[in-house]
Amino acid sequence: MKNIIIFIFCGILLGSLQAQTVKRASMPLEHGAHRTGPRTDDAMQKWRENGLGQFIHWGVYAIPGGHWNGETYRGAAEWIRSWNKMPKADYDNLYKQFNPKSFNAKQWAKQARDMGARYMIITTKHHDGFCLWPSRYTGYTIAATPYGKDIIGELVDAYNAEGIDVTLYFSIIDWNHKGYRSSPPKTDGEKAAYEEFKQFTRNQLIELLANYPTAKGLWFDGTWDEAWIQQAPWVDELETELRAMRPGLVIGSRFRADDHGKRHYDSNGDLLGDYDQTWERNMPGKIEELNGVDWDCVMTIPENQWGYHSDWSLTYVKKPYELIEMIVKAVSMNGNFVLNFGPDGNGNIRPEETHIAKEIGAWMKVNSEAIYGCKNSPWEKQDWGYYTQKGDNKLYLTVFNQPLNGQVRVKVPKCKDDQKVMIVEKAYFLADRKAATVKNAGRDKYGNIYYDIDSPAVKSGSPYVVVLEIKEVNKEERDNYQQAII
Ligand code: FHN
Repeated sequence: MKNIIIFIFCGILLGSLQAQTVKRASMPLEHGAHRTGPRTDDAMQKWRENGLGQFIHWGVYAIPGGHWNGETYRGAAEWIRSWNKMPKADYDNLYKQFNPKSFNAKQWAKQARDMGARYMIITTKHHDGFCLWPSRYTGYTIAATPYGKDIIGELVDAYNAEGIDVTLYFSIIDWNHKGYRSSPPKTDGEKAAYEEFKQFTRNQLIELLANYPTAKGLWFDGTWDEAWIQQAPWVDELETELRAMRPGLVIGSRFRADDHGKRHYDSNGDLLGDYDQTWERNMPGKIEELNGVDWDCVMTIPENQWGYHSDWSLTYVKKPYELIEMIVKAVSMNGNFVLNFGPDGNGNIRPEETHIAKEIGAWMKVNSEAIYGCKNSPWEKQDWGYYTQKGDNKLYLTVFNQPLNGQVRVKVPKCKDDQKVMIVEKAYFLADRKAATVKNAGRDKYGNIYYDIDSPAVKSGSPYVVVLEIKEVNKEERDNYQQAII
């Protein structure tokens, strides 16, 4: 019964996470968004240009790996403590066994770099409250395990050494803290305990920023409880304090609610935080669903497993091909794609994840120019795949659906200045820089011009990229440029 309730709850939660095109309003808010429109500073620009990230869910839940007493938990492995067949006391003592002998932060970081990740998000503390860093504010940390060393410190150093930025995931839900609760406190005793929990949360966040001065962001989770939502003024103040501590800090839309309990977008429809965090295991269909904001998509490889679950046969497991498509799709709509890994209790990244990381890495090695620093293109999406664009002049066509006739058709947008036309100066395949032949494919009744790019069927079955270098020129100059177009 309890399981059913958890599943229903997760369903409702995901439903409420799904962003909608936001309705605009205008009302005075004390704790609404503090900025309208995207951030323009360098730190945010760097975040935006990352394109691909890695998420790691790791904690004591990796020890049972989705099983207890010979039974299999079918929910998300990191939630196993909430399963009625998992005695809480047993779970809360698992840390005494946490001794990941195979853990090698440098190997994880190298694998992430080889995959093409430019940033990573690590669970410093998940809902169970277990801290992967030696927090001064609780005994329930890595310091109390046989392993003993600061895992967050090891990871930050190793990833930074590979040129990868680190963002710290932090769950507000903390099942281990006696003052934590989901519903608003009512009695004086409950209120005092909740105040203690708030102070504890603040202390831990300050501690994390102080301990890891290179961390670029905080990725909040577990902020949907009514008790937390009602703390909007206090959380707003805390966010200001954290941002003051670390100029450039990137914080998404999951941290705080507004004056009226609205999350992600305030009551005026403005984004709370620096980017929209509603796209969990989900992707927008088109850019219009995105309200013009920055966003990330965090994605699991199986359907809903973040932490280590030894049995991946229970759900569909995504293939490298579709994950690569998700990366390109996210960037084509101005988002970052973050792929989750759940190492086991010994610190091994499972072979299936390693395989996927390698496949993505092999693709990124050839094609990452179409990902890093790229954004949405005004060229109209066609069925063969996705456009991404760098600056005003470089267009990348990543082809996933190879047309049977070997012609990749593009619809050339009209220029704002009607004395100008858009021309293709250069066309080539990204993999080998060999020139691509561009052919005139006529016009439609609205005067839109089409070109076909000769693109022989690709034998490898791997999505490929065609680069178009484009330029707006005066109409009379067109022929000087377009002799190459047959
Ligand atoms: O409940 C968690 C879940 O375990 C996982 O950490 C994901 C990652 O985005 N966040 C929560 C559900 O939204």
